Amino acid sequence: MIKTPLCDLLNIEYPIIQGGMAWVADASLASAVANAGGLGLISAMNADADWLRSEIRKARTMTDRPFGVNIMLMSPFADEVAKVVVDEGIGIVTTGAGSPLKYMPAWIGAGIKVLPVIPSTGIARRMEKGGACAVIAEGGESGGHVGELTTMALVPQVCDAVSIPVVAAGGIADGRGIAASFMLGACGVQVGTRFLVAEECTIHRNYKDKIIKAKDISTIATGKRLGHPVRCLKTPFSREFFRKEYDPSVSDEDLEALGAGALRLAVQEGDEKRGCFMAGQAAAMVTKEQPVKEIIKEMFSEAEALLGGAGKWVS
Ligand code: TUI
Repeated sequence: MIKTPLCDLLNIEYPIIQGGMAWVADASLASAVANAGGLGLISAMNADADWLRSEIRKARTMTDRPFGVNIMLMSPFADEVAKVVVDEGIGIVTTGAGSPLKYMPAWIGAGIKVLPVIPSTGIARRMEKGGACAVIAEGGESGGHVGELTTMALVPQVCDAVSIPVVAAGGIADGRGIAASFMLGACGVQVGTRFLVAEECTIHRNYKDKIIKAKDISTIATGKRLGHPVRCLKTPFSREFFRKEYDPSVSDEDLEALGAGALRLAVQEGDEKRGCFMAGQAAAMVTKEQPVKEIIKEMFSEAEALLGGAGKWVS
């Protein structure tokens, strides 16, 4: 059995956190992951307080286990959703795409455990000082908003930089990734792309099919010019975005406008032309649709077999 300090910290059976994927991580996916013994997350994405409140209440009808909320700090509604998690008695918050420091005193005061997703050692140290109970070190292999460093280089450096638990993220989609993460010093993993094809994941059929068909070189990181690169599948949308990014006659405003709403089009409409299908580099390792329970069980039995009793977390 694999048990790590993350299991005790978050009151979960398996040391796995489901990525807080915008438009994807809803009550259905979060409650399925919670029921399977991992940490499920609802993504507050760019939604307002009312949407988040109702999604939290919906998830509570679908599971008795703890689940968390991911707050995307670039959201125009970040201030209001930051209050909702307190009012609704959420116990665990993860954050992405920015610094959560201004919200942390209120969250910690309300007894919320805060796990910021971080792309560098400097930010990891700032989060530890700010009272984070753990950090999620996410390498650029991940989907969505990505940092510069790879998981392989980032995770051990973050482990050396902080004394709180470190969760590895980016490029992890099977037991090999879990076993490797432990060897790098992490005590848990965050997985996004593999959960895109979970049966309980409510995204459009086209999105799941594209993930299942993806190859190693099927993703691209666009938007570097705007300061927040996003990894997604190569599609007509992302190729056009990439081209325009290197065209000096296209303004930053026009580029931002091109990206607006594109993730929703992918998730809800399965729009193959205009959709932005965010996905990590591990997409090629994701080959079939499965129930969440099966995904988690399969990943951890593979990790256990590989570790063969080695490492401090296996018993
Ligand atoms: O946040 C993510 N992944 C995301 S957010 C997202 S929504 C989006 N949609 C369209 C365009 C852009 C985003 C999709 N995927 N991952 C976690 C992550 N956080 N990656 C990088 C960071 C990060 C960056 C800066 C965390 C902290 C940070 O701090 C800055 C500072 O100054 O402290």
